[in-house]
Amino acid sequence: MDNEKYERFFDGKLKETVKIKSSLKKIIGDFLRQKGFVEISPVIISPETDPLRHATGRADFEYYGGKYQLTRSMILHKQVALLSFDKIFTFSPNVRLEPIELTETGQHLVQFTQLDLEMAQATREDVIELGEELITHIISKINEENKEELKFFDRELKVPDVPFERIKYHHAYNKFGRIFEEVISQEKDDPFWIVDIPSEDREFYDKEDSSRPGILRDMDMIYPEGYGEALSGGEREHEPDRIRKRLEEQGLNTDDFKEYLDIAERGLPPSAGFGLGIERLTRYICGLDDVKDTVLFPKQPGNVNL
Ligand code: ASN
Repeated sequence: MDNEKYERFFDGKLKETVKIKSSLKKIIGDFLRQKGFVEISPVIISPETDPLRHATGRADFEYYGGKYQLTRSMILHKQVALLSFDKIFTFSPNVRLEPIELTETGQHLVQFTQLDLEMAQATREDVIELGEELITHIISKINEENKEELKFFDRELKVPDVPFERIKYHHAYNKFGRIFEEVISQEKDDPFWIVDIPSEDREFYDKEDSSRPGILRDMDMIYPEGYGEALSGGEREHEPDRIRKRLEEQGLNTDDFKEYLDIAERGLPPSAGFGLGIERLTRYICGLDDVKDTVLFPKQPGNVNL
């Protein structure tokens, strides 16, 4: 083992970062419980998981003639969990076998933790409002409770003004091309939203706007100062015919979502929610270059790490 790998466990900076991450999870959990959310256990393996549009390798294994996949996101389970509860959240470990090219982004890990939440009968407006409240609450609390750690990182965080600015996807794309998120993130001092995301860019479960075909009832929140994506979510397709149509449009096999579709057939509630990367949030709060420096045991794209 090289020295650097061993030394990192004693690194004061890593220790302060992990302490901040621990505080963040407490702040988020307290905030959501106080709003009536129930924390559910993460699903690590399942025969059905998020297919993801972007090129991500699958982590599958056979088990007694069946096949399990490692969770890429808990979206399908979140919708189903709403049969038991109206508001749920979880800190969900996601495994996405990202390509080696993503090592340098500072934003990708093969295993990361997602705060995943979902609310029955909610609209995009509801989750936008919740996202703004959550981020401003986190920053105020961290400023109050983690003064020492922030001083260590020489980091000053301004509590952002609400509502956050909303930028339409097409507008941003036409102005800056594919890298619009990066460019605008660098320009801004406060988080902002990207809305009106086209359906070919996103997953089958993201609800299409019935009055604007091809546009989703979706949103991304982007951090300022070049820190990139904070969270992603929106309203969901919940009617079985719509789910089938969207799966087929995306060239996906409905057999791969059999149990989920069977449940949708019996009735899933309309809902909205989002997923927020805990390592990316920690990176933003501490002002770090790379998400790998927020985890004791980071799994970097293209590497096999302890
Ligand atoms: N968790 C995200 C959501 O709620 C989905 C994802 O991570 N792909 O929309």
